[in-house]
Amino acid sequence: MNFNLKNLGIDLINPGASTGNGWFDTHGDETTSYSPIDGSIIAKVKNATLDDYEKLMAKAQEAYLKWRIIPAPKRGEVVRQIGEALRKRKEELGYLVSLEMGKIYEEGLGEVQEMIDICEFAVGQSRLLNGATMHSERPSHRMYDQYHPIGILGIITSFNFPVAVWAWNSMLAAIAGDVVIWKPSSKTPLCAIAVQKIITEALRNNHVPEGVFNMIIAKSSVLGDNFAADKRIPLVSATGSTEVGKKIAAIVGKRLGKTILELGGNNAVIISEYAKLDMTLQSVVFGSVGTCGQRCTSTRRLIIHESVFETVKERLISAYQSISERIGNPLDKETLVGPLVDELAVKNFLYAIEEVQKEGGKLVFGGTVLQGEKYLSGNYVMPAIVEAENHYKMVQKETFAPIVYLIKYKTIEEAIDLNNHVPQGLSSCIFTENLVEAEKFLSETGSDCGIANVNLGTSGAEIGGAFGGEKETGGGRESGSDAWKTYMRRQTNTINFSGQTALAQGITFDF
Ligand code: UN1
Repeated sequence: MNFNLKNLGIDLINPGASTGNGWFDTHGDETTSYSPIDGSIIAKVKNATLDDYEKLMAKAQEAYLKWRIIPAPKRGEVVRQIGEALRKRKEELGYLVSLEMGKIYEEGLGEVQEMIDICEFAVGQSRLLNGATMHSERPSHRMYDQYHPIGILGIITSFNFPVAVWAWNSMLAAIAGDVVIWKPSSKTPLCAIAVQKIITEALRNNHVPEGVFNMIIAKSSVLGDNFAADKRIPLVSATGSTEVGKKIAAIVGKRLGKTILELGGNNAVIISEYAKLDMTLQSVVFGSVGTCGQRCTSTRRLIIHESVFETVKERLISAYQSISERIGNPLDKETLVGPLVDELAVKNFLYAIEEVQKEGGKLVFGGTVLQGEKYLSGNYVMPAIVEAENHYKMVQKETFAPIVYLIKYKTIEEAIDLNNHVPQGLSSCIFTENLVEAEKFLSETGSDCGIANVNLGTSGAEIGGAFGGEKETGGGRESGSDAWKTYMRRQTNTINFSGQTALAQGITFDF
């Protein structure tokens, strides 16, 4: 593929606010987007100011009044065409994701595929925004519930999935009749600009009111806490660290707004004595080093039965050894692991390695920054394997980098306990051929995570399921299953066609 930024509508300097249909001439200072691959400048963005935000908000408010009365299946048709547009630009957008964020091209393509998949899911869902009908306790009364649009959805996304998470949220919001204001990560603004450009034609062709799919790039000092505090936004969906999520939850909670939070994970794989090790190793390696350990679903802990501990450790080390040859430019076909996103991520990686060793952790592989001609920036690291104990401070934390901790267990109960003994609760899995163990893991006394798998890894969830987790992961659910309900307000309706008054609970109140 001949990649050219211009084909995606990206110039050297780009405006930082869009309604989907058009762009604002923003007047803030500049954000420069650097590629983690080699530190080079890709392009710049002129940030939005508060004034630009107000203009965008006015468009969103106006658009909502029109969008909410368009029948849901018609809104679904727009989403279908957005999906088509993404399908046509899959390679280019996947390439840009890789260039700006640093994940390998194959994973960049996978991310765009997630966008296409959620579009298709949302199209079907647009005819299925169903409520229930209930039997009334009163004669000649009918009772049902229905779902209405909620208004403006604020979407805050993280650098690691710079385009897919927007799609999970905004495609459901769109069929629900909501309008969105997207604030992408300042580390990946160009991906957001490209997405806005890709969807424009579908919006214009369908005369979608201007202001349904808004996007704004602004410094957090300009648009941060005030975005979460804005009462005109009834629902805020935020992806990011637990620390940031807690802050957003407090601000939105103070005004009794709603949130969908998708925060940190500390995902474990239990490797049982009954696991098929070949298959296990393959999943574990992808989960731990894929996306250079920068998925919220990345595998961070391996809870291994003592009888297979040494074998798993040796095999893992040898798998990492062969992967070590394939760390490099994420746009090269042979590469399996690209760079970390920036210098700060490298610092956090090194800090965790150092700290965990102070606590008694034993570094058995990697943990260094890579140097040499092949590594075009200081962001390439050798993924680390550390023997550790679950209670270590560093093990309890999510470090957004390729570090996997090996932990030993004796009984399945102990393994489940270790799985659950972290503040986060996103993804988890067990590798076992033993039905009893698998069922225990999935039972009410099993994994406490939002995602619990048997014989497949912690990362790479399909869009068809609800995505999110418990505890410090924030409790939100996005994407599939009935996550669409969060994007709508529920109303219970009772209709009396008896011609008489009848009170519930059999109360008489005659006068
Ligand atoms: C994230 O890391 O923020 O399950 C999202 C996965 C992907 C999404 C990850 N489908 O790994």
